[in-house]
This record gives sequence, C-alpha cells and structure tokens, in this order.
Amino acid sequence: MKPFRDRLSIGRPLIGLWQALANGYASEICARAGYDWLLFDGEHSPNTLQTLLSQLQAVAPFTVDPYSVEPIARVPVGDPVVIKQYLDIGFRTLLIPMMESAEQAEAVVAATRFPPFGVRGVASATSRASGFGADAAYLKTAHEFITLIVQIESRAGLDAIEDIAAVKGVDALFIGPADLAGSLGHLGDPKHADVQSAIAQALKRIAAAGKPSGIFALSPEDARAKMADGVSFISIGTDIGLLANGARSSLASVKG
Ligand code: 3PY
Ligand code: MG
Repeated sequence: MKPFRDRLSIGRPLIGLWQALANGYASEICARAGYDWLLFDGEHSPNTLQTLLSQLQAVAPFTVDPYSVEPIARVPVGDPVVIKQYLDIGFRTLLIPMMESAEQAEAVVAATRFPPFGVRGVASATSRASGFGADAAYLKTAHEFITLIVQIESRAGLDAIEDIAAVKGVDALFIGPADLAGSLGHLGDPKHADVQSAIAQALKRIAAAGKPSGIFALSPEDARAKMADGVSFISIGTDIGLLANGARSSLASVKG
C-alpha cells in the first residue's frame, strides 16, 4: 500500500475516526466500516505498546485493498524512544502532538530515520515492522513508507507554522482544536469565534506553505465546512463518542 503521504493528494479529503477505546475488537469493527484512516491514540487513551500492537493486528486485514485503512498512531510525546517503539511494532504513519518549533520538528524527523539520516535505534530481525526480518531491505527503505504528521495546537505552534512546514520530513500539519482553544484562552470552547478564526488562518498558511493539512472536526457540519476549506484529511469522531452517544440515545428513545 502507498505511503499515507501519497494518498493525501488524491483529490478528496481522507476521512478518519479516532480510536480511544484502546481495544482490538472495537478497532476491527471500525476498520470494517470503510474509513480511510484510524487514529490509535497513545496520548489521551489508556494504551500501552501491547494494546496498540493488538489493535494493529486486528486491523491488519483491512490495511490492504479493497479496504486500505491507514492505521495512524499518536505518540504521547515526540520522544525518540517512544517513536522507535511505535515504528518497530509496525506503525508507519505517526501523529506527534504539541509541535511548536522547527527544532522540535527536526528532532522528530530524525527519530523516524535510521542513521545516517537520523537517530532511530536499529532493530530489524526482531521488529514486526520488518516482517520479523523477512523484509531484507527494511533498514534501507523504511523511511520511504513513513508519514510524519505534526500537531499544531498552541499559540506557539501557530506562530511557527511556516518554520515547521518547511522542515524536510514533515509530511502534514494537523490542527488540534481542543488544545488550541485552551492555549488561546477558550478552554472547552473550540467553536469560539476567535479559535475558529485562528484555525481558518492556520489552514490557509499551511496550504500556502505547500503542505497538506488535517483537523479534528467538532461536528458533521464542521467536518463538511473544513473539507470545503480544503483540508486533506479529517477526523469526524471517536469510537467512544459513537458508543456513548448510541448508548444514551438508545436509552432515551425507550424512556421517552
Ligand atoms: C486536540 O483537539 O487538541 C487534539 O489533540 C485532537 O484533535
Ligand atoms: Mg490535543
């Protein structure tokens, strides 16, 4: 399957769903639903490497045609040790939260590359990413398949958009409305006009910098509006949201 970065320019926004239940069975259900990508969250969900691995294994059949869902992992922090562990178990598309400078972006790019292009620690025969050694070219070709997405979700991140977008190896920039709202003084209110205007500006600047943008939509209406604004990929909800809302409305429909 093509690297996710190639699919970002296919001419329609790629629609994704956040996976926060940290459970392979739930991921398998979502993978079968036909989303373009699923985001496995290591930042705000009760995930360990083991739960991430079991979710990757559960969705593996759907990562090839005709389903072709891309598993994306969000690391808890852009740390080289965490990044190599996520790559070793087989994630090839990563989302790095809280990106605020070109230096930080260069460091995470380096963490995804083996020497001499970076500092990724070397395991090949023992890593799931290399097919447990079956892919003899893995060390030389791994970087070709890695897509690195960084999150802009603070005032400092907004200020550094052009610098971050210019870093070679940064494939896309993703806006985090919840943290951005907090950083801009509107905690819990990402729909606030000031936050939405900052997001609109940010999306324009990312496009002007020549990089694809992504965002977490706040509602189906917001998703449609952001897709019309030209985002390349968009999350339209979470597995927890689907379950919680379904559970509540099912109860309400009977109770009246
Ligand atoms: C945020 O909104 O802050 C996120 O990280 C997810 O989109
Ligand atoms: Mg966030």
